[in-house]
Amino acid sequence: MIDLYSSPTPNGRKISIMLEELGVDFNPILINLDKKEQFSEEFSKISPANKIPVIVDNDNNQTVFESGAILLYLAKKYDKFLDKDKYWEIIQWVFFQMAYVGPMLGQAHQYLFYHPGKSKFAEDKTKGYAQHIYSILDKRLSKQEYFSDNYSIADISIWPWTARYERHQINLHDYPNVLRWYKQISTRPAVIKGYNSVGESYEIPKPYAL
Ligand SMILES: N[C@@H](CCC(=O)N[C@@H](CS)C(=O)NCC(=O)O)C(=O)O
Repeated sequence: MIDLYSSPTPNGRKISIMLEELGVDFNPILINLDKKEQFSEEFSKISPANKIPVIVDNDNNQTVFESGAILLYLAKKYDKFLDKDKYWEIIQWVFFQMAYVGPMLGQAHQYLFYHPGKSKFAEDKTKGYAQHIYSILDKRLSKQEYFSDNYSIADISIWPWTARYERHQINLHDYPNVLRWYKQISTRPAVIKGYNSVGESYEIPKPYAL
């Protein structure tokens, strides 16, 4: 049994969606970020940066933090969503997500959604990053159905961030290839289930609402 410490956020949802896709039985443990539970002494032992998600695989007593590392761990363990002949193609998109999509869209949420009006510079800058990211995603998806030939951990890592398009002030209709991909993935039963596996989903339109 795998314990998943998580919250209903883009980084957390990557892992609950992956586990639902794999059909793996897991134990969801909500870390309530509003209540600062990520800073508890207990959680600090498995999450050095005090962030979700984290998994503990009780089969072999393995703890993994960082969502990209967790996706890799699960893909390797269950031999799914990381085609061997496309390994590096998939990995580069996962790293692109980890290094650019998540951090920049996360900052955009801070300036555009949670604390608007504090810094015009930061709002313009992060809105520009969001548009740049979506133009890259759209270009890639104009050539193929998914980020690699088949649905993979690249799609699973990127999709939960695009589900928050409103918070980073992106109109998905401006990016028709992302919109097509977004809607397609939104209908996957594991995505719908995994979106709400850990904690309450209270703030976001249903992923298949567009
Ligand atoms: N690079 C990390 C980022 C994790 C992250 O930023 N998690 C957020 C929620 S999406 C968090 O735990 N925030 C709590 C905090 O920063 O105090 C990953 O991909 O796992």
